[in-house]
Amino acid sequence: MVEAYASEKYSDSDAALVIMIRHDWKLAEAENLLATPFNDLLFQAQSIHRQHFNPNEVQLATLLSIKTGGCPEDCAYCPQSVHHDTGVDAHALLKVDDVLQAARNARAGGATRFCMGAAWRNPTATQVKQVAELVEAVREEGMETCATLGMLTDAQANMLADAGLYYYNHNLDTSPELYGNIITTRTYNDRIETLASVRNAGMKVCCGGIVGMGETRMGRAGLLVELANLPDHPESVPINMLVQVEGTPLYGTEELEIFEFIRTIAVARIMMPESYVRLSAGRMGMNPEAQALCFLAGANSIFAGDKLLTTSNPETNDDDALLASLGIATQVSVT
Ligand code: SAM
Ligand code: DTB
Ligand code: SF4
Repeated sequence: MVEAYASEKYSDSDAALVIMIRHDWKLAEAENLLATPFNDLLFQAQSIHRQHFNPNEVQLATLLSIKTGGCPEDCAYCPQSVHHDTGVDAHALLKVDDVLQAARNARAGGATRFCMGAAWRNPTATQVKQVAELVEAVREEGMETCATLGMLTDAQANMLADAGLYYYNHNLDTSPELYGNIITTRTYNDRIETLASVRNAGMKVCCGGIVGMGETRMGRAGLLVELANLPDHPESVPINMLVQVEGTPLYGTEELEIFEFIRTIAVARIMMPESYVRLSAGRMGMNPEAQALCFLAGANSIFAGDKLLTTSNPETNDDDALLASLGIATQVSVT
């Protein structure tokens, strides 16, 4: 069960809508859900959402790029890959004081989760030690910590868990069939192995993917099935809309229709009823109405603050205005 609302139910008790936690989803089932008439799909997703969460509350998470650019991986979507010429402002690992200042600002802005991202294929032993120190410092500020540092060994995952790292983000990003078209420098199985190391170390898992990379509905279904059939559902499932960055191979990809994105959120909610589904990258390209439909579809977490890792995110004032218009409150810290 997921943290704060595990024991509370917000729906009427329509038994037909009670969905079991399943790990045996078939591709055809996910495809059928994605193809459901939009109103029926949103009704189903919202009904399930209400059984597990307060429908008028979202969680705010903030991101900080603690090490930017120069990454040896060749992820076709990513502005931080050394293989793509994107003009990103690269920098080495930030110092503790700079990270602490960013964490304090995030907390002052209402965020409960502080996620530190590093453009690494995998950290070295020294880098894990350095990040462990950052984690301890941010925890002392009273924030939930999350990190995304690339692949981890069991020992590295244990060291981060011992430092008090609460969540580890490691996305599957796309379906296994499409993975080789998007990334050639690691395999799907590499990702699965790191997720297992994170779980075994006792950390919570944040794992999702990117849509709008030119995939078909079957591709999106394939990603959702992989996520929902992990041994445990990730506690957080970020659904990113591709942010097209000039210089990356995916720049110029045909834009995904927004309703397909909203459908993906709804199906993630249905297949992983107890997970926080995060409306992640790509909100700059979404109007308030589209974001409201994402919340109706079951998204209950967003990244707050005007920057993601290297690209823009909506201004805090705009997010505050949107949430106020919708009567959505932000969740208070659970740790
Ligand atoms: N290097 C680590 C890794 O790949 O796991 C951590 C940082 S990486 C930037 C974290 C995630 O950001 C990726 O898994 C991907 O889902 C997301 N991401 C990167 N570039 C993106 C883009 N242009 N649009 C949407 N999401 C993106
Ligand atoms: C996730 O799924 N999305 C975030 C976070 N986890 C690390 C990252 C989005 C990055 C978007 C591109 C950029 O700003 O560089
Ligand atoms: Fe490196 Fe992560 Fe970007 Fe891939 S997504 S290039 S691993 S920073």
